[in-house]
Amino acid sequence: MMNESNFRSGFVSIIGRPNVGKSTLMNRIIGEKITIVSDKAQTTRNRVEGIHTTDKEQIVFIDTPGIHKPKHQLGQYMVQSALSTLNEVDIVLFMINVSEKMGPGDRFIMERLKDIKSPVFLVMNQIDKVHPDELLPMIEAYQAEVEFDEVIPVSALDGNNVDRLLEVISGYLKEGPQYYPTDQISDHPEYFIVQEFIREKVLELTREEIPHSVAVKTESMEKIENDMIEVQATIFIERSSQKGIIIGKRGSMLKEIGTRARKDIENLLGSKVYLELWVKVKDDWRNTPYDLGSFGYQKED
Ligand SMILES: Nc1nc2c(ncn2[C@@H]2O[C@H](COP(=O)(O)OP(=O)(O)OP(=O)(O)O)[C@@H](O)[C@H]2O)c(=O)[nH]1
Ligand SMILES: [Mg+2]
Repeated sequence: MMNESNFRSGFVSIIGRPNVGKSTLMNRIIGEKITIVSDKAQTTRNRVEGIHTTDKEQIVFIDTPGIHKPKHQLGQYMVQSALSTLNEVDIVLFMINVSEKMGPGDRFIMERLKDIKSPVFLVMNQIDKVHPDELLPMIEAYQAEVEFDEVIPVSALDGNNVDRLLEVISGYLKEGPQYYPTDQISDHPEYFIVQEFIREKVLELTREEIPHSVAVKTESMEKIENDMIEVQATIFIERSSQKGIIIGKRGSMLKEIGTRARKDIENLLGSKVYLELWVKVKDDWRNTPYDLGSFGYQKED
C-alpha cells in the first residue's frame, strides 16, 4: 500500500465570532500555550499558526482574530486578517459557542462561507455548558444556512472530542510536503509570544476600554549570567489617563502583570527570566497606520 506511506499535510483556519474559544482549541491541539486566551472579546489580533506534526502528517492550524464590526483601524486589520484566510486554506473550521444563540455576527460569517471551495466544518464548542439534547436543533439551524461538510461538537476547554476533530481533519488531508520542521510549533518567534503573554495579563487584570487600548512590544531578550534571560518590554496605552491604571497604586498593577507574565515566559523559554516592563503613551495608536505597523498590525499587500 504505497499511498499509506505518503506524507499528508494541510492548512486549517479556525474562524468565528470573538470569544467563542478559537485560541483555546488551538492551544489544546498543539498541547502548549502559543496563543493567548481571555474572557474578553477580541483577544487575538493577528493570525497565529500552530503546527501539529506526526510521522504521517502535518496540520498547520491558523488561529484568527474574532470577526466583528470594526470600530477602528486595528479592528479592520483584525477582521481582514481572519477573512483573508478563507481562500488560502485546505479546510475551514467555523467555530460557534453552543451556549449562545446564532446572531447576526454568525450570519455575516456564514454568508462568506457559502463561496468557499474548500471543505467547511461546523465546530460546536463549549459543549460542557449545555445538555446534549440542545445540540440537535442547533445543528439543524446552522445546516439550514450553510451545507457544512462535517459537524463536530467539542469542548476546547476540557478537550472533549478534540481527538475526533483531529481524526476527521486527517481524513481530509491530501498528500503534501512537511512545511515546517518537526519540532516547530508556531510560525511566530518567541519575542512575539512573549509580548502576547504580557498583553494577556493586561487583559486578565484590567477592564472596559483598557484591554483594547493596550499594545505590547518586546524591546530586548538577552541571556545574562546564571542562565537567566533578561526581557525588556513596553506596554503602550492610548491616553496618559490610562497610565495610572496600568501602573497601579505604588506600582502594584505593573508588578502583578509582570509576576504573572514572567511565569508563562519562563515556561516558554525554559529558563529563569528577569522581566522589566515600561509603560508609554501612544495617542490613538489604534487609528494610526504607522503605529499599527510598528506593533505588527500591518495589512498584507
Ligand atoms: N466552558 C468553556 N469555556 C471555554 C471553552 N473554550 C473556550 N472557553 C473560554 O472562552 C473564553 C474565550 O476563549 P478564547 O480562546 O480566548 O476565545 P477566542 O475565540 O480565541 O476569542 P478572540 O480571540 O477574542 O476571538 C475563555 O474564557 C475560555 O476559557 C469551552 O469549551 N468551554
Ligand atoms: Mg483568540
